[in-house]
Amino acid sequence: MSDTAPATGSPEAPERELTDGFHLVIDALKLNGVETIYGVPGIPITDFGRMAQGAGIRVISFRHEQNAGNAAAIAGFLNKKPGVCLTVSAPGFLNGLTALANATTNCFPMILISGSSEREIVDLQQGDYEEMDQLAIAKPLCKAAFRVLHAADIGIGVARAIRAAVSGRPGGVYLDLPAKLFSQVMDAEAGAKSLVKVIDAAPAQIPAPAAIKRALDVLKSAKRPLIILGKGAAYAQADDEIRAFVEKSGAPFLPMSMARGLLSDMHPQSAGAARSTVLKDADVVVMLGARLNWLLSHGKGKTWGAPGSKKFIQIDIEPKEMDSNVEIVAPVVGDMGSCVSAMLEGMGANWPAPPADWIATVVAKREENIAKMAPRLMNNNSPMDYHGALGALRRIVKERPDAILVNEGANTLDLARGIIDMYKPRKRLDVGTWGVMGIGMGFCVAAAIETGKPVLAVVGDSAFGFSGMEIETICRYNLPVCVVVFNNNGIYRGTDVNSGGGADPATTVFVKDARYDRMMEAFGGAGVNATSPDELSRAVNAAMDSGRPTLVNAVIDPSAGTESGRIGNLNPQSVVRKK
Ligand code: ADP
Ligand code: TPW
Ligand code: MG
Repeated sequence: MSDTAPATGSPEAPERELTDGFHLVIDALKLNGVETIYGVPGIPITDFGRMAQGAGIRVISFRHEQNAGNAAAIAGFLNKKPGVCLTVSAPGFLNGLTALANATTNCFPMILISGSSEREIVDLQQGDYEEMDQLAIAKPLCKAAFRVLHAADIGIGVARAIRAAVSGRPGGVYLDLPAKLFSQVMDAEAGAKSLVKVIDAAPAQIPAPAAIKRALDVLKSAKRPLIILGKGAAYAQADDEIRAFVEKSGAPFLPMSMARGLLSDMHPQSAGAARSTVLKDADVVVMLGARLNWLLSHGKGKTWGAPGSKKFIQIDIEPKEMDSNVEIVAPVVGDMGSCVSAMLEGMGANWPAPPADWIATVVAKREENIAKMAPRLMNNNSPMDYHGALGALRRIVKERPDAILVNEGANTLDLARGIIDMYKPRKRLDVGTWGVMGIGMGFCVAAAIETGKPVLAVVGDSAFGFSGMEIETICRYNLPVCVVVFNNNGIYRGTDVNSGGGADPATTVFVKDARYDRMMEAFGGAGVNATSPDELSRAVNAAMDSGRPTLVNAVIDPSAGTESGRIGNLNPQSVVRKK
C-alpha cells in the first residue's frame, strides 16, 4: 500500500518493480519448499489459488474443506513437513477447522490458511461478507494462530507458521490472511528481502545423558520388557534407529495403529497378536512416541494387570506428556531419532537378551491367536462377513506391501486393524486419536499425491459418507485409489429397527442394498459390486493393477457387525430406559 511504497508513476517515484500480497505469499511458500496446497476456492482466495498454480505449486481443489484439511494433515504426517490447506472465510474456514483440530490432536504438522474479511468491519461487527473473528476461534484448537496485516510481514508470518507447526510436538497452525492483504502492493526488491527461508524448522532435541542412563537402568532390570511404538515414532522417520533399538533390546514390541509396519508385523519380536498378554504381564514398558491415552486404557485398569506391576519409560518430544496418566519412572525428552540413537549407544555391544521364558510365552500366545484366526479369514461366504472380506484384502496387501492403506469405520476399522498385516512404515493411515469419521477420501488423495504409491481405502459405508463426494476429486486428478466400501447397510449393523415402531428407519440404518460403486461410475471411474471374497479379490487386484480410480461396493452381511466395533464398552447405557 501507499504506506510501504510510493505508487508507480507518481512524480516523486521512479518506475520501480512492484509486488503484492498474492505474490509474496506464494513466494514465501515456495521458498520454504511447499509444493502442494489442498483447498477449496472462493472469495478472497480464488485468484491466489490460480496464481499459485501458475507459479508451479500443485493446487488440489476439493469439494469440501474438511477433506482438503485432512489431506493437508496427512501430508504433514507422511512428509514430516507441514501440509497446507487453503480456504475461504467464515464457513470455509470452519469446515477446515475440524481437520486442523484433528491434526493438532494427532500431532500432525499442518497449516490452515484462510482468507478473512476486513478487520475494521469484523471488529465493529458491521456485517462484512462472511464476517467472522476467525483468529479468535482458531486459537484454542491449534498450536498457534497468526494474522498478517501488512505485506511486509508475510515472510515472517509464513516462517512462524511453519516453525510452529513442525517444531517440538507437531500440530496445526492457523494463518489468517485478510482479503486486503492480497492486493497490498510493495516494492518488489524489499518484498523479496522480507521473505524468510526457515532454517532447521524442527531442530534436533537431544536428550539429557542422565535421562538415557536412567531409562537404560530400568530397561536392564526388566524381566518382561515391552516396547510400544506409536505414531510419533512412525512420524519421526527414524526407522533404522528404531529397528536397531528394538532388535538390540530383544523385547517384544506392540505397534499402535498408525505405527503398524514401522517394524513389519512379520518381525519375530512382533507382539501385535498377543496384545492382551503383553499389556497385562509386562513389567517394564517403553513408550516410543505413543501416549497413554484412552487407546491404552490410560496405562491402568485391568488391561494393565495388577496395580503397580509396571514401570514406564517414555520417549517423547513433549515434556508435558510425562506423568499425564501414570507415573513415568524414566522420562526421556527429545526427538525420537536423537533419543533412540542415544539409547542404542548406551546399550553397548553386550546388551542382555530378555529372559527366554518371557519371549517364549509371548510367541506361544501370538502363534495361538494367529492360528485361531486363520480359518475364519479363508471363508468365501456370500454375503461376506468381515473376516472373509478382510482375509481377501489381507492377502492383497501382503502381495503389495508398498500400497498405502486408509481405514475408517467401526467394525470395518477395528477388524481391519487386527487382520490386515503391515510390512512397511507409514503405510497405514486411519482415524487416529479421536476415532474420527471422515478422514477417508482426504487421506486417499494426499497419500496418492504425496507418495505416488497406490492407495487402498477400506471404509465402512457410514464412514465413507463423510467424505464420499471426493471420489470426484479422485477421478478428476486420476489418482491410483481403490476404495472398498464395506456396505452393511448402516452404522455398526444394518438390521436395527425403530424402537418406537414408527415408519422412520432406525437411527443407525441406511438405504438397503445401496450401490456405492455407481457413484464412482458417475465420475468416470470404475465401479464394481462384489458379493464374495473371491469377487472382492479380483476387483481390488484389477484396480491396483490398472491404477484407475475404482470403488468396490463390498456387500457385507448386515447382521455381522457389533455396536461400536471393539469399543462398545465406551457407550453410556441408560439404566432407566423405558421399553
Ligand atoms: P498413538 O496414537 O500411535 O499411540 P499418539 O498420537 O498418542 O500415538 O502419540 C504420539 C506421540 O509422539 C506424542 O506424544 C508426540 O508428542 C510424540 N512425537 C511426535 N513427534 C515426535 C518426535 N519427532 N520425536 C519424539 N516424539 C514425538
Ligand atoms: C465425526 C461416530 C463412529 S464409527 C461410525 C460413526 C458414525 C460409523 C460406523 O459405521 P461404518 O462401519 O462406517 O459403516 P461398520 O463396519 O461398523 O458398519 N462422527 C464423527 N466421528 C465419529 N467417530 C462418529 C460420528 C461413529
Ligand atoms: Mg457400516
